[in-house]
Amino acid sequence: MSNEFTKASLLERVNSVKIAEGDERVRALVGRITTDLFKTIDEFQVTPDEFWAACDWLTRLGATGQIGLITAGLGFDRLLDIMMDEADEAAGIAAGTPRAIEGPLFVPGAPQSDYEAQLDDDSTLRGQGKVMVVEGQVTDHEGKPVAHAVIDAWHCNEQGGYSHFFPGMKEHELRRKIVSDANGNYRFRTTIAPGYEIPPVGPTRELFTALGRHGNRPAHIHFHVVKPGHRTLTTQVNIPGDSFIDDDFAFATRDGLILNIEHDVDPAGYASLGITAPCERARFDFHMQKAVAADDTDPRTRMAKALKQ
Ligand code: MBD
Ligand code: FE
Repeated sequence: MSNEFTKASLLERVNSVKIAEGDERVRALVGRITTDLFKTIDEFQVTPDEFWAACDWLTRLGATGQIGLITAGLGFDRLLDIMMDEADEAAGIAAGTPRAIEGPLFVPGAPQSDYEAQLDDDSTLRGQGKVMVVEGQVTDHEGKPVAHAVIDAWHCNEQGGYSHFFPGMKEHELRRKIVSDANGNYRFRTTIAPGYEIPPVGPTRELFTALGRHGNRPAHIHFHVVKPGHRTLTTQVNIPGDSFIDDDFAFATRDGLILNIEHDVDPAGYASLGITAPCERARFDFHMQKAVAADDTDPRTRMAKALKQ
């Protein structure tokens, strides 16, 4: 066999060489991706300097923990949701609260309380923002209340920062698990915070600048809703009126997930959430679905589920 290759014979060799069966699916996927990249590099006459600069960018992307920003920003997270929606359609089980992407900023282990929680602590609110109550009911596929569902909520502060990732915030700040009551009801308090923006420097910003794109999300609140026997629901709600609501860098806004907010609501009844002045309020019900597949009720999501951690 000659060890001199053409572009085509090199690709053929890269994709066929083996000493064992390996994993059929991995071989097929890597073969396809390698073929596509060979083609891209050849067609665009990618230079060695461009290639190695891209490798350096990937190395820094991993080292800075920003891979999840790129998967969201290039539409992969939403693509996976669209494919799961399509599978639900095909199986005739597309119903309930729409799913929305988890994003890269979930942290497990938030403090848990019954019926209600205050997501912000008083330091979250630095003057500008308004306090908001979100309340509603968790129901099942028949519209019946789901008691003792765990709503794991995570939100950002008035700088768009999420605890664990943003300097100066407390552990689990703006992250709470709320257990619905016997009638499926829940409520929590947070603030009307702005949306997230990707870090001003770093590999994600470099790519977005080169693409001529912004890196903003409209204001939103994330949830997992977990209850044995029901499909774990990963979703978000949006705060209306945000200028990025139809221009989310992560493509995650969905119809049916935009809150209706009442203004200057009487604080009576909300003292246990530390509310004594008029506040904002929204009602949002979570409609869960019956578990169909074995891992539908898995409380783990995304990476932890994929890696069985
Ligand atoms: C976020 O807050 C977010 O929700 C997503 C999807 C990506 C980056 C930051
Ligand atoms: Fe977010």
